[in-house]
Amino acid sequence: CTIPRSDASDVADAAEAAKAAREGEWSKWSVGQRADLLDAVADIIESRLEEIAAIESRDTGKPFRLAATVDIPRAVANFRFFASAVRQHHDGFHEMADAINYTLRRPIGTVGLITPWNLPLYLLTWKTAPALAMGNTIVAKPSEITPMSATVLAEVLHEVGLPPGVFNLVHGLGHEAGQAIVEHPDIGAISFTGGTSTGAIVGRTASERFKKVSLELGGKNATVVFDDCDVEKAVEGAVRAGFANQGQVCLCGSRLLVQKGIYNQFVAAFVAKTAAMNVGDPADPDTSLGALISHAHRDKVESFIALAQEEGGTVETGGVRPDLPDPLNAGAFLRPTVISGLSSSCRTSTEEIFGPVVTVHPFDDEDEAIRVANGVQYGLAASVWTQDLGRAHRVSAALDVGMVWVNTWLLRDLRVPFGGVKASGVGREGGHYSLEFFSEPKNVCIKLA
Ligand code: TXE
Repeated sequence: CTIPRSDASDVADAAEAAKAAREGEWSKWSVGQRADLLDAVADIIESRLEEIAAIESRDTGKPFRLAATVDIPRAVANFRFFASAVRQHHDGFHEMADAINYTLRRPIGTVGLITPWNLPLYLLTWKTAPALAMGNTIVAKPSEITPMSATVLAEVLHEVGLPPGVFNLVHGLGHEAGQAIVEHPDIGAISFTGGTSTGAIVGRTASERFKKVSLELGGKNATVVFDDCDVEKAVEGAVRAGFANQGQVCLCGSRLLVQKGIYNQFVAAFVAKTAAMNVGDPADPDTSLGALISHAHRDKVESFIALAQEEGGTVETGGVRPDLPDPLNAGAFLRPTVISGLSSSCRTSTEEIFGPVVTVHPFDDEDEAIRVANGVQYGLAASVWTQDLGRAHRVSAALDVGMVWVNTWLLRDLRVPFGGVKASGVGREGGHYSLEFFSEPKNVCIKLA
């Protein structure tokens, strides 16, 4: 498709429209009205689920089935969840002997939302819903690589009667339109999800202007498998964690650490299950992996597979493009890849590849597993597979990450804090964390007579 290549003047127009809207009728909407609007958005997306899933699949290359069962239902859930969360949200009251304090929560004003290509509607709605719930106006920029479902969202918001200027969609390139959003003086907060190096630029630019900023960045997440686990379930979980969305989820478990007692048995089962995955036509319901986001991205992923071999790794399965019929053979497909024999500190084992590549590493005991899991610049998530409750608690507490799953992966309750530490970002999203990010508390202290 063709989209506008917007620049700083378009962003300025959007910010002006957003300013006018926040001073207009939108500022008078009650919490209940805003929540009802979010519910109406959810209803429309749900009623168009298959159509929007097809758009998302076509735009990203991900399997239609994945878009129809995960991405788009999650967009619906984001609106429903924040409608209900804001209805329940309450603020502080602090009594003194001679005064009372109460805390008002006000919208920030206009907020900038910048989102990536891997989960386009899922992540844009994860920010849009709480930002609207708290009464903000928005200037949003989806990834230039996946603009289609954001356009659908803008249409839906218009259809449900959101006042003009409250949600402004600016298509364009990151260093042009995105940068202009982060720099614009009237945009008071930036919520960004994307790569770590871009996040550093966004964070720096926003901080210099004293903007509130939330950064959800990359990950190199460990799947830590102890020899007391339920092997069958752990293999299934590790495959899902490794290759969901072609490995293009910031939470993907791209480092598989397996305790030595079951290492050979586990890796053999993991490799066999990976080798059996179907790669191909995203429209086919039997497809497990669709295409990567772009040829340039596949080149990057393939360069890591070549690097892994230079670093002494052995490709256990994958590492090659699948043999697909015309016209699929022109797409950016790649077989899911498992690499063994690498040191846990080499580049392939520590840098974010963001594709269908998992490296496997044996470990002796808990201390070693924790040391290896923590030995990367990232700190987003981990999954731990064990039937020993004490061990689950000990290891979860010791991992330097924002989220740990035990005996599961990517099981989400939208109330819990979502985000990472170290180079995986700053701040948390989800539940009241999002509502608080997209608002400013103001305390009022009244002296009693
Ligand atoms: O992301 P970018 P890219 C990782 C993954 C991937 C790498 C690069 O490793 O290979 O990042 O991907 C906008 N000011 N993740 O280059 O550039 C951009 O237009 C403001 C992990 O596609 O971070 C897009 O809308 N905005 C990640 C958004 O930022 C700017 C998901 C994200 O793009 C900008 C995606 C600028 N100067 C990639 N430059 C995750 N955490 O899930 C770019 N953008």
